[in-house]
Amino acid sequence: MNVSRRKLLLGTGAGLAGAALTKGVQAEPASAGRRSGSSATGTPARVHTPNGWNLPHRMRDGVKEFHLVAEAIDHEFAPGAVARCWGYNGTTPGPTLEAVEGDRVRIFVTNRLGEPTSVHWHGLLLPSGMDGVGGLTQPHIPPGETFVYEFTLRQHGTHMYHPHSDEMTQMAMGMMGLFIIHPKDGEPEPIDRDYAVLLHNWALHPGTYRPDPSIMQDFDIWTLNSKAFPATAPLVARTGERVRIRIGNLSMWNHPMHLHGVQFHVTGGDGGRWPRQQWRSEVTEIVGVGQMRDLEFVAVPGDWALHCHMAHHTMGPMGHGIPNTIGTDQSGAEARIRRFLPGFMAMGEHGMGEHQSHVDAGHMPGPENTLAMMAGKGPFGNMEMGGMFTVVKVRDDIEPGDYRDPGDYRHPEGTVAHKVSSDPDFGSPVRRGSPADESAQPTLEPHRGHRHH
Ligand SMILES: [Cu+2]
Repeated sequence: MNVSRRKLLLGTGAGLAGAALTKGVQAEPASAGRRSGSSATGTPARVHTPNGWNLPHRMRDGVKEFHLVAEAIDHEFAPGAVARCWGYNGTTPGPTLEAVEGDRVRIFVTNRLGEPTSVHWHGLLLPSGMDGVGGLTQPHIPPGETFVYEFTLRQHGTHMYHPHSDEMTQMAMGMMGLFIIHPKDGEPEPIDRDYAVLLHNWALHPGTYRPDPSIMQDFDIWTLNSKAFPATAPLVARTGERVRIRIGNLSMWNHPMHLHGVQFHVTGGDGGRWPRQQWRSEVTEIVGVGQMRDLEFVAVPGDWALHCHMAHHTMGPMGHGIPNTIGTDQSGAEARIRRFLPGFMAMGEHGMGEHQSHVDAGHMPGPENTLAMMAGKGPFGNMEMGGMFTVVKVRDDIEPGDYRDPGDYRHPEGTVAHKVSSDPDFGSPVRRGSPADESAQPTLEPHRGHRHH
């Protein structure tokens, strides 16, 4: 089914003209006053921060006032892993700040940490003294004190904020947030769903309760808005809606973010929103450390994975540098080791997928306060994912502004991959060479596994 036909189906009347047709979805009334997409009045779409929230402001003398509080918080990455982190106003990431190009903003920052801090407005054009680099452009904010930043927003796009004071530690502990500025003249393509996600990595060693800032590469928790799958909220949309996913990266790795089901346009980055001629079509976009990217697409129905394509970044905590057991018969060793380690379970002979079922069955009680390497249940079984993974859930009947999880996708009949045979010799596939048969029982004699052809 193509997009225009879906839009037709969604149209509210038979007399829709072409122009109205393409706007059919967003022209519907913003249901029940919930957060909605662009309206006819030109009100900017309100950014939705999955698993997070947007900081309310108050107007004083024509200035938008925000108040950030840097503080220690208790944070749950996913059920089973909690930590004493640092964040803003009770959460990591801190609340999303949202404003409109041309706004004058005044941002109070209260430091409730035990050490000095500062806030750098990442990507914003502002006077040097408002840039938040402790020691360089301002004194560090001592514990207990409140500083104020004030500037006029002279740009629009996806931006971020984070400390520039003991930056390595404070960011590793979770201090960061998104700063979204809407264009004052509206979007070239009105946006119906505007999501904002911040990528991060954490070293929460199993059995401990504080992220370890000394880790450079071997992080064990990979997060979208500080949540690891399956605790990451789905990104919900209605068929035909124009969706933007803004992604910022304040982690220690670059993340090739991959979306299934559509070719999205990359419509903006660190330099703000890009002119339309610079938009490009992709299915994976690297969001480098310190970068932002805006991805836009028209939603098509289904459950579509959105994840980092570094395979280890869609895993929970796992051991590295362990012996490779794939293809190794461990059954004899298992019995012997069990004499010394009751409950020991040999694993990994045929791959790692069995890990999730062992954990789910309670056969592998891990150390305290850590996540399983693989998790997530789908309608067809274990998803064997973790970390930087979520699902874009698109349905025909989602109300505008409704962000609730609609549950599993109901595939139209005949559109799901399915079994046609239980015989490994089924069909006559063309196969080259003589690949070792992984399903054969391993043996010390190489190549005993029979060849099919
Ligand atoms: Cu990644």
